[in-house]
Amino acid sequence: MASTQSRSKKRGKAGVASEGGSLGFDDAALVDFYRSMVQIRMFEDAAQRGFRTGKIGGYLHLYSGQEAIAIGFLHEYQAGDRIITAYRDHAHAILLGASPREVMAELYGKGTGLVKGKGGSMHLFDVENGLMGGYGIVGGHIPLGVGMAYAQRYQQTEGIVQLYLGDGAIHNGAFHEAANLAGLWGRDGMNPCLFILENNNYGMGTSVERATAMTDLSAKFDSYGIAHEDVDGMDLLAVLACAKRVVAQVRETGRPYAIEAITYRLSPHGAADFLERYRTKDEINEWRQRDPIGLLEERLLEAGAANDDQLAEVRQEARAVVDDAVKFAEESPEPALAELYTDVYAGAPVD
Ligand SMILES: Cc1ncc(C[n+]2csc(CCOP(=O)(O)OP(=O)(O)O)c2C)c(N)n1
Ligand SMILES: [Mg+2]
Repeated sequence: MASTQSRSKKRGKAGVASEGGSLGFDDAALVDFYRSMVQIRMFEDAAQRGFRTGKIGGYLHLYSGQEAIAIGFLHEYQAGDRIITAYRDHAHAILLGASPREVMAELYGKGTGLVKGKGGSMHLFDVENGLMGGYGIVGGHIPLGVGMAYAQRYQQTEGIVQLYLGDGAIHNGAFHEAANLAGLWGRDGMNPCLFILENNNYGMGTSVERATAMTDLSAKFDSYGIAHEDVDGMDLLAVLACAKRVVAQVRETGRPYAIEAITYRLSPHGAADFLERYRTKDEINEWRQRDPIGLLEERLLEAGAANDDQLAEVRQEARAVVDDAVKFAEESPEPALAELYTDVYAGAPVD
């Protein structure tokens, strides 16, 4: 059987414009990007171990393979912006400023967690840092994100919304109604919403080809008058260059814009998904060659921004941060009984 990778129009690098010949950042910044990348990957690996050893309950979706997208776009985050995503949200929370400790503790359902153990993996929330969730209902967050973008302009702020969605979510009715309004309101500069469509080629076990007869996903935005472009979601430097330009444009114009970031999840759909009958080993291995961490490593070494020893040291430091987060989560107390009814309804009196 031919790998699905060769059948798709938008897999891998093909058809995706790459920007910027030079690396465009100083060595320290590049090494910091690498640090974020490996820290997120190690965090996800540790979360997976926690889930499979029964310490993390509920459900768990990892971001492994997609790191370059959140790192690249959140690099353009400004205070006041709103970020909203689905359930693959650990990286977003950490990149926006939550500590790995509180995010891991949240996955463990502990009282020290980011939302005091009440949200778990799929419902991270951090208003102070602009994270408006974390949602488990596929597509359910899209109307909320578009509404937040309207509110930004209605309240005359400079803020924008970064709205992350998956290739599966785009087929949900909620997407189409919300995108229609985004396009409409955007005509008057009232919808600074950046749609970041993370096309990782699958919605659970269903490939894009099996989910729609029109596989050029970003073209769906045409129906709503929303301009769009593709980016190679495995190439951090390409994402950074794209993000810098398009975030500024959305902020300036108040019009929505869409990015289709071509990527691949290197992990199963969810941490309990052992049997990946829907994709071949060949396909996974092919994508591993384009692992965003490996690609960045190559670029850094080639450009002389870091050497092997420095990168090994960064990995060691990242490992220590993640180990510390796990220890913190394991040793943290369960939520106090008195917290049972707090933060459940806004303003509800608690006896
Ligand atoms: C409304 C709704 N329908 C179905 C599900 C079950 N479900 C969970 S994840 C998922 C696939 C979504 O795929 P995609 O949007 O591509 O996101 P990815 O998991 O690839 O990040 C489905 C169908 C759900 N959570 N919500
Ligand atoms: Mg997907």
